[in-house]
Amino acid sequence: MLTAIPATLMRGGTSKGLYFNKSALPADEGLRDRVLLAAMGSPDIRQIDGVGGAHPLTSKVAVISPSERDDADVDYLFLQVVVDKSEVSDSQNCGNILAGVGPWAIDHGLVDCAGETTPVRIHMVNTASIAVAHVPTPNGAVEYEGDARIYGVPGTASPIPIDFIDVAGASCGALFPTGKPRDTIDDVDVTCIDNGMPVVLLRASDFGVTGAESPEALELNTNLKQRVEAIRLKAGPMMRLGDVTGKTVPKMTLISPPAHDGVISTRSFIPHRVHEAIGVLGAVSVAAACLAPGSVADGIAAVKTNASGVQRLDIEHPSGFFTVEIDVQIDAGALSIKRSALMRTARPLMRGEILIPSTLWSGR
Ligand code: NQM
Repeated sequence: MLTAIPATLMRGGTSKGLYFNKSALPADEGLRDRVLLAAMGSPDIRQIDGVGGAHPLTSKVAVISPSERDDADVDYLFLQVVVDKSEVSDSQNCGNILAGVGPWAIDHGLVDCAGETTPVRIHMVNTASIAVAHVPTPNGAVEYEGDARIYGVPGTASPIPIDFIDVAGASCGALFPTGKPRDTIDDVDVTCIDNGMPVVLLRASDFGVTGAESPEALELNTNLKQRVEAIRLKAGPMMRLGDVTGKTVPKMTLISPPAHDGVISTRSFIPHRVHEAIGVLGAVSVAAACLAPGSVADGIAAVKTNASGVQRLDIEHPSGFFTVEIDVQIDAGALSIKRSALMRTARPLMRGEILIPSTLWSGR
């Protein structure tokens, strides 16, 4: 016997995953995680017995429910289903999967349409912070088709602008969790930052690479991967994340001078595979680091530091650019973030039921 659980397979930004109503999943978290592992087909590098795409970017889950917060319409819990291990992690947020949450909530009657565009206030449960997604609803329903392009996704779709107000320090308690814009770990200068995603910025040149390498080439560079992981394990406790051995944060981003018209070039370990682009909140954190006097990006990023106000930063990544709009305040050389904003697209790919072996419940 298979147990049928309602779910939507959806692309959110440059990621893909299953979107669930929280009430459709088991309330017991251990059982819920076993259901999600079975849904995705983990642990298995091919995820052949599930709908996961055999990569962290396509093995993701959104759990959505009405919010009890006065300042939010829905709660969104992000879960990373590890491809090759029996692990489901809530240790990070995901701004790409976030892009599908507003449209999904409207499609499923959790939020009513409010004219041409419907603002959906989303409580991101992983970090207890708020995002507002502006979902196009021109004819009383979500319009998914449109002219917007994002790098990493072929074709066009309807634009979903997303605002973040309170994400600085959301995971680590402070924008610069170590108290400084620059630290040294294993004799390498690093910037530990959390503007929505805990990220460690590292200069590519400190590792003997240019920062223009493909994700595949970087993943084959065993020595580089070992050095980056050793720094990550030390950065975790310094960033108030505790032991990060089994966690998907912090992300490790190699930076180098822009190769095109952007402000900085990036290659992001998330944290073991290398991103084909860059995570949404990862890009928001890198953008903040670019504007921080004294960070490792200072002198590499083609930006004006020490300037308060709104700036649009094109962050270069392996498949193009990620544009972040960021409103900052600089007081006596110290950076604070007032607002960050960006644009994503999303598309439901399949609606229906995911079928889970009942042996998972009976234990047989
Ligand atoms: O940083 C990948 C993604 C992400 C996360 C990762 C993300 C974000 O591209 O907000 O979107 O870094 O794990 O989906």
